[in-house]
Amino acid sequence: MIELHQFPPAFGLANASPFAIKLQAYCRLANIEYKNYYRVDSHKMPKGKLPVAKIDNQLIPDSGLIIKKLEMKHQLDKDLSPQDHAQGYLLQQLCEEQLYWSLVYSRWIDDDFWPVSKEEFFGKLPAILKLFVPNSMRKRAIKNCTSQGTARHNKQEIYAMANKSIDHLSALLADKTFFISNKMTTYDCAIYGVLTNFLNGGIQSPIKKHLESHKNLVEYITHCKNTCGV
Ligand SMILES: N[C@@H](CCC(=O)N[C@@H](CS)C(=O)NCC(=O)O)C(=O)O
Repeated sequence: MIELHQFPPAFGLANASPFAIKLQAYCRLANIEYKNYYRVDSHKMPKGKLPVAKIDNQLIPDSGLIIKKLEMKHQLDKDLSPQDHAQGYLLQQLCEEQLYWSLVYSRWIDDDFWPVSKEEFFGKLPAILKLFVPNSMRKRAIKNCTSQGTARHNKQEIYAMANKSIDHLSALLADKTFFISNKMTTYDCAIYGVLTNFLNGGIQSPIKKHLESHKNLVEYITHCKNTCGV
């Protein structure tokens, strides 16, 4: 049994973090027994982020490194060719290194949606903590998103860039069930983690609306959910 430490679930999703969804989806597909632990103190974790897994009593940070370790034994992607891996890797990078940050922007920075996120993430906090925790977390998100680069663009530019990636993902998926092979791969776990957060993540952002206009991506998200159960 492994332990998955992550932020608490939100918006009716298994988790509001694409990386935690990816990890849970992977464990389900690979038949790995796991238990979820919810915490908010990511700064106390080895790399300051969540999720983190405890495997054989050792804390391992970073969903990618955790899956890399688990894959050595479970080999979900064993039938993929080098080209499949290359394509999957590039799609995963697009989702986790570009689209993810527009998700962060829409939830934490865009004034249109911050009130919704604030209520969802912090609504149940004691009144005294509500006075400063949400704003200090928001400041941190703004700092991270600005250092990464996304928040240096204006709102229209950020959503236009994300929507262009959504168009490309839809074109690449075409009428396939999954992106890389006829089975759900580790790469699909990552892509699904990000896309389901846009579609089902409680924010009526321009990216969600754009995603909804791509029937194949909406069906893809449903297929992934039905396949992994997360
Ligand atoms: N590369 C990491 C990224 C994890 C990550 O960015 N986690 C975010 C939540 S989605 C986090 O912990 N943010 C807290 C912070 O930056 O303070 C992974 O794959 O696990």
